[in-house]
Amino acid sequence: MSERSMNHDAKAGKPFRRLLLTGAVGNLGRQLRGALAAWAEVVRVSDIAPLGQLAEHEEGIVADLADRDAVYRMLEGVDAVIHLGGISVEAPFDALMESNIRGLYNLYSAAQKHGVKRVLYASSNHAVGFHPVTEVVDIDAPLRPDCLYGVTKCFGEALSRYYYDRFGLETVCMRIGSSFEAPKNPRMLVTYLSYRDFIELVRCALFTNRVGHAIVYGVSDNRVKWVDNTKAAFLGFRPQDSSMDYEHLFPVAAPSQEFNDPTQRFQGGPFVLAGPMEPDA
Ligand code: NAI
Ligand code: 15L
Repeated sequence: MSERSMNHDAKAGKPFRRLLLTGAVGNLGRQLRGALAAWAEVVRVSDIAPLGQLAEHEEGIVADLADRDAVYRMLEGVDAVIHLGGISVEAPFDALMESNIRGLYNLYSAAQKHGVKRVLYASSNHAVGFHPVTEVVDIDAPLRPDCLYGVTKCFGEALSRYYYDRFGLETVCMRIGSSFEAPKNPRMLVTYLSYRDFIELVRCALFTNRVGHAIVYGVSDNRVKWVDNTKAAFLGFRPQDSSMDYEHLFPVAAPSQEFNDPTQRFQGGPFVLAGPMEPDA
């Protein structure tokens, strides 16, 4: 698949010449596109889904991440990548294999060959979702994926580590909590990352001078926290928002036997029972 459109009027003086945003028409991609306009002369936006209307500074590529040749072309002339593309929930293994494993390998392989300097990788809290809610995990906590989708995020963290150690290709793995307009349930009061804080996290990950291979949790300044970003302080990420503004949506209930429910006991919530899913018929 290849719909390609060059529609930019490059302006000098922006920090990056060309950024690549994958997953550009997804939930978070749509939030980020406005901010990227100020940071790069050209933003190459890509997705497997139709891209719709492009802004003046954008060029578009519709492609499947699993298509190695298309991904190789996609990385040409790119300074840095914000990689949000892929399946973002639990799914049958074969689908995850193509989008999140083969697709990620294609991306890193092409990035290295084209001399890309840095990748911002959208990892997930589900890489560590089988830690109990009675623990605070920092970036050195053992990986405990809570579903096959979480396993693919662990693969991404390991693959990016390898590409840094082998080739010096830098990555910031952003273990995003729950980034939506607003928390959708009581668990998300803890895992909530506002869109504004998500954009700030991306800004910090892009503009910190040296990041090596870094891991950082993407959560707002919520009252209850299951994660600790102390060891990622060099990124300078300071969330401005909090889920406190939404606590009224989920009135406090007394602790109950529900406590033994795995979806209550573990940080991953409902994801801990979501997999593995049967193959597509
Ligand atoms: P989303 O599902 O809305 O967007 C993902 C985009 O990737 C979609 O536009 C989809 O068309 C595209 N995509 C899927 N498979 C593809 C393929 N094979 N080739 C090319 N493009 C493909 O997800 P959202 O919320 O925007 O999340 C972005 C990233 O952040 C995802 O990688 C997700 O795993 C991660 N993340 C998001 C969280 C959140 O709360 N929004 C939490 C943790 C991680
Ligand atoms: C994720 O990794 C998903 O991409 C997102 O859709 C949310 O479900 C989020 O985690 C979460 O844990 O709430």
